[in-house]
Amino acid sequence: MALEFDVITLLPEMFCAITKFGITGKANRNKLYHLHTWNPRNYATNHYRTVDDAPYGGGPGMVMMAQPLDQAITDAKTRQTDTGIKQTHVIYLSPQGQCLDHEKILQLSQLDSMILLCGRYEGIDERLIEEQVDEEISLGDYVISGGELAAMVLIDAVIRQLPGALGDMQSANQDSHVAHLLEYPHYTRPDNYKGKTVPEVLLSGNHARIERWRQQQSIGRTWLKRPDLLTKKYPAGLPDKEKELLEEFKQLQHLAINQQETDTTKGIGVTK
Ligand code: 4GY
Repeated sequence: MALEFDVITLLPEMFCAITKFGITGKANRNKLYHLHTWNPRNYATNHYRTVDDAPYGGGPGMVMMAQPLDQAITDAKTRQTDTGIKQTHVIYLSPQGQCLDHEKILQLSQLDSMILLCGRYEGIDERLIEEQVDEEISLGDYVISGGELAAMVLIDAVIRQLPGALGDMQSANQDSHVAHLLEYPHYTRPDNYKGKTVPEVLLSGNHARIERWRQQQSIGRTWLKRPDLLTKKYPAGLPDKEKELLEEFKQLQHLAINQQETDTTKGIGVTK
């Protein structure tokens, strides 16, 4: 059964960005997931269809009113239940939530459905959050103008985990082993671009050597750029195989730096 996303948003058109384009567009056409939007504007009761009001206590900006959101969420829940979904899960995208990471994406990709609540303005009436929200999730420690982009990031990352969404690219990167490390560097033609060549191993046709080099680059770059990820993946230290690859990477790094110094003093590759 397809994964069901129900999104509560004042700007439903924004979601075309994922439903119409790229990997997520194709997954949508292949019915790997369904995305329904619910506009709180359609649940507003007054003549002007107001969904926001001034904050109690004063201060700048406007606050999203509880009632239109409450009814939109209730209708979304009813739709999901009618689709045969046993449990609903309402997620509010906000900087106050737990930060989204790979583990969280894997966990969410196991659900049958979710309801994503997108805030605008200064935020949402706290009573609605207390009543209806099961979980708050954040993209990171910064503020964006609304929850829509955050919801789309979450949906995109979850869809990539669905069987069939990535086609033949699926296997390698989905390997849990690889998923916690940074990607190895990629190259395509030409083999010489502005004097910069492609690593010889990639042209060798030796798949075992290529595989080993890529794994080494993944570990090495993670050590260089995101050592925190290595500690998270291997709290007790690197296994023997990985340790060997990393030590060799460090030595190759030194050689490369020394070679660069030699080139510079000899005026190789120096343009004045
Ligand atoms: N950071 N992670 C984020 C965000 C916008 C006003 C409350 C974030 O997820 N969402 O900055 N959201 C605000 C906009 C209402 C959410």
